[in-house]
Amino acid sequence: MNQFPAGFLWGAATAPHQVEGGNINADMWPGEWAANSMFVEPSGDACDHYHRYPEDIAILAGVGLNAYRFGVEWARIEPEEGYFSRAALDHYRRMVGTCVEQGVTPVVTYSHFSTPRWFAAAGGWNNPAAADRFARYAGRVTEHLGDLVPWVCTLNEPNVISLLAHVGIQSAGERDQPPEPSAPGDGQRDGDAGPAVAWVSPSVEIMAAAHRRAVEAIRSGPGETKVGWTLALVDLQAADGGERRLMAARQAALLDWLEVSRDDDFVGVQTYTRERIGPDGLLPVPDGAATTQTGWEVYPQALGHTVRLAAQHAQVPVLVTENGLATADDDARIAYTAQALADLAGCVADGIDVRGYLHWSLLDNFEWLSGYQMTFGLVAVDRTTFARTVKPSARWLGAVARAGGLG
Ligand code: GCO
Repeated sequence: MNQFPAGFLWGAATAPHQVEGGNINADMWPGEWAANSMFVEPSGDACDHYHRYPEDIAILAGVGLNAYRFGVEWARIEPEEGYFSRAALDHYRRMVGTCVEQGVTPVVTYSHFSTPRWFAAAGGWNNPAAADRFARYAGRVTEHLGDLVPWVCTLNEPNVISLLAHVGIQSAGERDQPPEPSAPGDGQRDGDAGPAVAWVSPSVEIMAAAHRRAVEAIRSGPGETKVGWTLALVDLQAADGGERRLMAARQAALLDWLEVSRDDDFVGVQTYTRERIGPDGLLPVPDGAATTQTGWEVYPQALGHTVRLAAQHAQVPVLVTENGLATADDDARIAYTAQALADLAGCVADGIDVRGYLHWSLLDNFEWLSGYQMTFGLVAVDRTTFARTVKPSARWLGAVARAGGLG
């Protein structure tokens, strides 16, 4: 018996800067090459996904998955303010078309952390023009691709800096952010770490305005697109005496953001682990607990918990847009994912409207400041030849997808 609804999206996710390679107009690029860079290594050619996407989409479809979340790169599409590259837009239209030909539903992210250099240099998300700039870009992309794209994620994890500011945690994407949120209007990073990077704003108002304006632009374009944003939903838990701190942190870093999704078609849930909060703040990973390459506790139960939280507070359908772990042990990846999916099936059984599960990540890729040492992929990528090797976890997840659940 199927544990998941008909039409459930089973897939994997990537982000353009992490896999495409040669993303030289992105704000991150100069910082990666700066003296004393905060990045352990530059992104360089990444996985050369910009050219090898047909092979990657064929691998995804071949193992039995039916959905692919990927991003279109703003820095390529609008390399100078107001100049839209027809060639870049055509590239992404071919990519979406390849998905459709292979029976793969495209889930397209419009902004996954990287932004054009001009945008970052002009103050990024803290410039009052950011919402209009993002909406103009979103409208242009939708005009070009919207008829073929049923699911759009506007912004990826706009709440990461808020998690850092209000919770102080170093988890999910935020461990890859600079240590302090930048002051409004200050797109510049400290010292010689490199030029401006437009890290998202910690302000829910600023990011929500950009999202809302983009949603309007997308809805007025072609296609029957479902639109939402994706949030970093760390499973925050109170340890003894930490209840008050937990409540405040959860409100500011998670619930305020989830409430923005109430006017959307879905909310994208991105969950990797839990963090425990005691009376004096964050607690270390419990003694003896298994950890991943990123130092996070192996805690697959986090997904079920945060899907329930998201459904309750956003009150819209849930799409799991990221879940996974960085490990060299592919059996551990399967075990983690099996538990996460069992808990997700429990959410469905309890009546929560879950539309899909997109594993992070399709490929071993550029994990921001941590570079290529972190292996989140269902598929390995040779760093010299770019040769792909399908891991057993990819075949396992594809078989689960074909069976409609864990059986
Ligand atoms: C993020 C992202 C991904 C990360 C993933 C693992 O949250 O940072 O959406 O780009 O690679 O979460 O850290």
